Amino acid sequence: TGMPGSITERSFFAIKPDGLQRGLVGEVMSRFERKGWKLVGLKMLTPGRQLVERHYEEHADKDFFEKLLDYMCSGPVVAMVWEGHNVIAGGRKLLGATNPLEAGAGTIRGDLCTNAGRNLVHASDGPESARREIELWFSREETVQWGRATDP
Ligand code: RTP
Ligand code: MG
Repeated sequence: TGMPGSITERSFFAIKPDGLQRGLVGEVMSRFERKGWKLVGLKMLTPGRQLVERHYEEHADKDFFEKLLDYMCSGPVVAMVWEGHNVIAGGRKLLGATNPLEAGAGTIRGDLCTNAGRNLVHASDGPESARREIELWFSREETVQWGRATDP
């Protein structure tokens, strides 16, 4: 999260393997940049099963859990931390509903995919999960703080 008392916060996002395979990394990141949020953590990795099990631990008893693990471990993902005003709730808004059929036009899932099991991007669903997921995917040194350079 941002500095104590500031209006900024941090959230975790991951472009899932289908997003990368379909060449939508730039499209997704561009929507976050245009929204006005700041990229403060970025890396690409093929996650191991253990990491994804912990990431989605709330779904361990769901019938789609194994399918979800296979999907998330099927190739590289782009893991990101974005910082900004209301980035946690706002990030969920930009993604749209889990099922792309219910995701509104204009949202990432509504515009760019058709299948809940291949829904392109993950976003933390609250302050608690944002904190947990950032810690799970990034070490402290892997996230950065930066500001815009002032004009010379
Ligand atoms: P995410 O965690 O990835 O941001 O997605 P979400 O909050 O919108 O949805 P969640 O309920 O947390 O589910 C996690 C992911 O599991 C897959 N899923 N498949 N019925 C199904 O086949 C089903 N339901 C969920 C989706 O990939 C979903 O994003
Ligand atoms: Mg979720």
